[in-house]
Amino acid sequence: MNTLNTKIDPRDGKLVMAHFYVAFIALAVGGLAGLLQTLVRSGKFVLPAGIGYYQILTVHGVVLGLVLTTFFIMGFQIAATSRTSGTLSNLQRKLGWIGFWLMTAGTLMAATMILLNKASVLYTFYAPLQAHFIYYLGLTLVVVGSWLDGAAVLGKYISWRKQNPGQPSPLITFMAVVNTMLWIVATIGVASTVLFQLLPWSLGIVDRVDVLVSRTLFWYFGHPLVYFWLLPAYMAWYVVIPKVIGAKIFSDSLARLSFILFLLFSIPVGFHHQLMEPGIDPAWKFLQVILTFLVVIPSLMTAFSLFATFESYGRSKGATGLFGWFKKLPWGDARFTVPFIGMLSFIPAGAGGLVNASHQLNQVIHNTIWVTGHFHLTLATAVVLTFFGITYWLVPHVTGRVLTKAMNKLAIYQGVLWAIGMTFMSGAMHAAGLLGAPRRSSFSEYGGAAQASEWIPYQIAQAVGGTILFIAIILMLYIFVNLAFFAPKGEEEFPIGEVSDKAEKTPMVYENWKLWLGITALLILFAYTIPFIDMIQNAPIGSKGYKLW
Ligand code: HAS
Ligand code: CU
Repeated sequence: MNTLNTKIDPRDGKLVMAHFYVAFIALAVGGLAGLLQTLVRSGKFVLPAGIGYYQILTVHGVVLGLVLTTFFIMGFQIAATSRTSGTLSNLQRKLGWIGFWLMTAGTLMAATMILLNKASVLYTFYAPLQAHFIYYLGLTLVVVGSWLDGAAVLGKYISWRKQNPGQPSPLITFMAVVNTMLWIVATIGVASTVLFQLLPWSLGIVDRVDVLVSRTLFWYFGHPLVYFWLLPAYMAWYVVIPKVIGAKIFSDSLARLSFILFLLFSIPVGFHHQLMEPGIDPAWKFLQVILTFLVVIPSLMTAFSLFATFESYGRSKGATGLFGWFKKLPWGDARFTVPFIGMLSFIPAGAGGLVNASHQLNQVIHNTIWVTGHFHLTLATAVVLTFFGITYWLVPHVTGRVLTKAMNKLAIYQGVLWAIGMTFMSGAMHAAGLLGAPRRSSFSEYGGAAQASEWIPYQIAQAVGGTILFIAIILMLYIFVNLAFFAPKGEEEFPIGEVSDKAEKTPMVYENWKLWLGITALLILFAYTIPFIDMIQNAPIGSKGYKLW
């Protein structure tokens, strides 16, 4: 039975748009916070009205890193599932709406506490910094809400499989399912530290918190979190981009294999964020570093597959020579060009990740602003520009409008401005990080220390980049509002690529979740059990809470 919808059912579309409204409000608020931060760090600007730097930094990280991403991804995955596996059932849609409202309520709770300056603990909310309990409760609701959204996607997938026995599920639905499972397994870590440690501690039920256990549970979640952000971008790169440029998907099997590898290897690698922490035996850090290098493989497979798609398309259009295909790509189409800028940025971004993961090099860059540079290339360029690229067709598809020529042109300017702004900002962050400039810190001259004065030109370059990025954000918001409310009525396609005839048949083993979740669990137990027992057996008395802002 073919359930492929060419157009998303309007009832599902409404649910998708609800998620997108929150995501783009988050972009506006978080973008402004980001601009203010770079200005403060340039040393030429002081925040008015007693607003704290760390308060703004928390707004920025929470609203962009956690809120924009989760809402956008949930909306997109629901859209992709509805388009390729058929309209959601009433129950599934209801789950989606309850999820949406829980997430929104949680966001408002956390945001209120940050604005009241009772939770300036940054987006990683490391203990022993202690926030108001409503902040933790709010973030918990965001996670629980996202599980319900995930349940809608899983429910649709299960009913599709029942109606189509023995057939591989539609590729992009399969990918959304992998990402949902990855998310559910990962969020168990953050839910555990919040429910069993941070909430009782912030409520005063217990006095002290075990910092190492809390951070370990956080990073058990924090690393797969970054792949939860990345995989929707990969969905667009594998499935949507080939259709946009008029090419075929290089291989369905290869795409599925790379997603399964992400499920297996994303989680047992959290120690690469804790390489400089005492209390974890170096042998276990070493093991998790090896697993980190394994999780690079599916990204390399993705790069290979994209090159193959681009090159075979270019050659089919008569391109010759090693790079002749490059000229044949549709540079005038924002749906392609903006995500392509994201792909390009992911090459240096990924290389930086390999530096981070190398234990010895990590000693040079850990806790410096190099890391901030790294995640502004990965998340804030590769992923976010792809999300913008998706917005350019998905929003008009759902609202029954079209991306006009003028908006398409503006969208390309937006992407190019982003690339320029980020080159300044992230480039300067990487450079200053190598000179030892710390991350997460407000402007300081460090008592006139000579080294600190070396950082200042880079901080000014970051402010220049931040300002250009802010202009790009305003353009993006303008385009979003246009596509949601004002663009001319019409039909915009939801592009879903077809697999090349040359590709091999997809084996059913990919749908064997018992196998994949089983291996995932084994790898997690292998990587974490003994170090965790060590931490608990040798636990210190724990730390009281601190409010350092
Ligand atoms: Fe990372 C820290 C290691 C990827 C995000 N990372 C962070 C933090 C964030 C983050 C937010 O090992 C900071 C957390 C905090 O607040 O403390 N990261 C890695 C590694 C990878 C990696 C090994 N990170 C990401 C992605 C992120 C992200 C993706 C978000 C979306 N990261 C680390 C480590 C730290 C870290 C340490 C801790 C640092 C510390 O000490 O605190 C890898 O997954 C990267 C693999 C990627 C590649 C690139 C493949 C290229 C592709 C593009 C192809 C392009 C084409 C177009 C085809 C190997 C797929 C080209 C066309 C032409 C014509 C040229
Ligand atoms: Cu990581």
